[in-house]
Amino acid sequence: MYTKIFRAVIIGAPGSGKGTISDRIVKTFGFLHISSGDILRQNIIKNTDLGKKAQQYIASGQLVPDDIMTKTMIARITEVGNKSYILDGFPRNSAQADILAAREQIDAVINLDIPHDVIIERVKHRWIHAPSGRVYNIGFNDPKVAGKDDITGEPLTQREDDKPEVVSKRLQLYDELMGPVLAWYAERGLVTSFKGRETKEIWPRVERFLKDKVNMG
Ligand code: G5P
Ligand code: MG
Repeated sequence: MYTKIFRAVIIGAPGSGKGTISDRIVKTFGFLHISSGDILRQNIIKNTDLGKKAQQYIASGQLVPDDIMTKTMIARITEVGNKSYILDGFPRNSAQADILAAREQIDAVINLDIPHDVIIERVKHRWIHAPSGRVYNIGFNDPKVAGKDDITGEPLTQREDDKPEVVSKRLQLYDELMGPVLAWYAERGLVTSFKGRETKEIWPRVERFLKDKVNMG
């Protein structure tokens, strides 16, 4: 049982494994996973106003406008209340980081540093169950039955923004916008970087780091 409330942000390029590592953090530490991308994709499926607005931006690899995103994410964080969480996909630029900083005290930033060539190869094989956000990867974590979600048995889909031309645009945008955000967090001594090519080498280091941080090692 962890008593201290811990607020972490996970940062990394598209396909770096933020969702994968966050799932393990949820299972090991019981934190809540707040993923901006999952929230948007669920809204697209439900055809909400937010989903309708976000769809075009996501499909073309652009960011959803800041006002929409900050409103959505701050509402979700408020709903979560006083619980430990791992924030994935937000903030995405300096404007969003400023708004988050005004609202929340972040305890740690986990930065996943994965080479772009690894990422480009990976996302070609990514399949998702969009309603839940569950993610699979052929040859890494295959579904039990090909093409079907393990829990619901519903069909898996590929993300529209995983097309190679959209992925390269997302990677470029990431480098451009997240450099200043990382620098801002680094100045405050919050960033720990995990460099590697595979989740199996990165996860044990993240787990150790968090155990030490929450003083339960
Ligand atoms: P998202 O949804 O936030 P991205 O682009 O930040 O999307 P993404 O693509 O979800 O990040 P990830 O979560 O970092 O990647 O990676 P993942 O899904 O865990 O892993 C990638 C794949 O590799 C998976 O298939 C996984 O199984 C596999 N994998 C993991 N480890 C290994 C390994 O060791 N080996 C192998 N072989 N495979 C592995 O944002 C999407 C869009 O939403 C909008 C934007 O339009 C954005 O482009 N958006 C926002 N817009 C404005 N502001 C915000 N704050 C926004 N947030 C989202
Ligand atoms: Mg993700």
